[in-house]
Amino acid sequence: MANDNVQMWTELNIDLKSHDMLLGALGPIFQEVYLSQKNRPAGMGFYDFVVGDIHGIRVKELREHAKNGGKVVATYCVLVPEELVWAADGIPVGLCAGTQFSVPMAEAVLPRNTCALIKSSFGFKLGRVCPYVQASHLIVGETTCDGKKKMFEILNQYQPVYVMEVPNKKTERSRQLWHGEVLAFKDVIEKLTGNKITAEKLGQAIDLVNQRRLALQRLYNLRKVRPVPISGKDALLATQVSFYDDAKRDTQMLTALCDELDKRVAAGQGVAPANAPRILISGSPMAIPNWKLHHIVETFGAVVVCEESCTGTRFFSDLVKPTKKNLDEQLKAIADRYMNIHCACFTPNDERLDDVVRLAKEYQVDGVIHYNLQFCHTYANEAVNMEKRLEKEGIPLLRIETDYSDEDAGQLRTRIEAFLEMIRH
Ligand code: BJ8
Repeated sequence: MANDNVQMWTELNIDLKSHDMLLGALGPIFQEVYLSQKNRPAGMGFYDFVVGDIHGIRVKELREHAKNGGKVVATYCVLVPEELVWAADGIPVGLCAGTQFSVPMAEAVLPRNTCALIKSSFGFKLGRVCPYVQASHLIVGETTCDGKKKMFEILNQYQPVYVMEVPNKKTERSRQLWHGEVLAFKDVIEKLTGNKITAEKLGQAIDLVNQRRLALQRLYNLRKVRPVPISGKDALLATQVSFYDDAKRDTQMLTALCDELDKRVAAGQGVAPANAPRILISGSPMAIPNWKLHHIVETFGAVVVCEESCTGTRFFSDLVKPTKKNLDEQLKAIADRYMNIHCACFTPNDERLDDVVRLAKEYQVDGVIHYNLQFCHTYANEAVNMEKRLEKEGIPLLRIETDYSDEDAGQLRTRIEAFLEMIRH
C-alpha cells in the first residue's frame, strides 16, 4: 500500500481500519475469480491493474481535478445523463455498491429488507470506506425505485444529494416531464461547476460518451462469436470499469482489447469449447465486486455471453443521436436517448422482454438466467412476464433471487448446475 494513498485516504476522511479490511477481502476474491482463469486476453492486464489499485490512481486523478477547481459528480444509475457533467468540465463517476462488506454497516440504519445494492451504497457512506464517495462534490440520485428514492433522503443528511425524477411511464406526458428534468439537471451542474454548458462543449461530451458506447458495443458483438473469445467475467469487468474510468482512456483500452479479440476470432481461439453452453444474464445490475453469478456459471464450463442489464447492454446500446450544434436539440436528443433505457422501473416495460428475446437469438444463447436482487420488487415482478414470454419463445429460463452474501452459494451452485445439465441434454 503506497504511503501517498494512505495520506490521500486520510484527507478524504476514510475509516482506514475498515478500509484495510475491505481491500484485504477484495484481493483473494479477485485472485480466485479472475486471476485463476486460463487463456485470458492480454488486454485484461489493464483491468487487473485497475482493480489492483482500485482506490488509488483513479481517485488521485479525481483529487487532482478537484484541486484545480473541478467537480466530481457521483451517480448510481445509468439514467443520469453523464454528458452534461462532462460538458461542464466535471467528472462523472458511477459508484460501485456491489460488495457485501458495506451491507451490515447500512443495516444499522436502513431496514434489512432492502436490496443489497441500496444497502451496499449507503453503507459505503456510513462506514466511510469508499474514496469515490468521499471525493464526490455531489451525488445524483433518481426516483427509479422506492428503496433508492427514500435512501437518498437519508444519504442527503451525510453528503449533498440531488435527485432526478424519473417518470414511471413512457407516454408523451412522461417524456415531457423527463425532458424538464434533464434541463433542470443542466442548471444544477452549471451551478455546481460554475461552468456554462455550451452547444460546442455538449457536442464534444456527446461524442466522448458515444465513442465509449461504440467500443462497448464492439466488445459485446465479439461475444456473439462461437467459440467466444472472452469470458463473461472478463467482459463484465471491462464494463464495470467503464463506470468510473476516464471515458477517453476507457475507449482506448476497450479498443485495444477488441483488436486483440479480433485476432483471437480470426484464429478460432476461444476461452471455452465451441459447444460450451451459452448463457444470457438478465436483470439487476452487477457492480464491482459482484461477480458471484458469472463465477458460478463459468465454473461449470458454461460461458456468459451477454448481460441484459445496466452493467451490460442497457448501458451502451443506444447512442445519443448527433444533432446540429444547437443546445436545445442536443438536450432533447439526450432526454430521448435516456428514456429509451428499459429499466423495470417503467410500466409497461415490454421493450425489455423484446430485448431479451432478440439478444438471446443474436448471441445464440442456450438459456437465460434472470438475476434478481432480493427485495427488488420491480425486477421480481417483471420476471413473471419474462417467464411467460421466454416459454412462448422456447428459451430455457432460470430465475434466481439472491444478495451479495455467500450464504446461498451452495444452493445457487446446485440450481445452476442442474439448469446447465438440462440445457446440455
Ligand atoms: S436504470 S436497473 S441502474 S434503477 S436492484 S436499487 S431497482 S431495488 S438498480 Fe437500476 Fe437505474 Fe434501473 Fe438500471 Fe432498486 Fe431493484 Fe435495488 Fe435497483
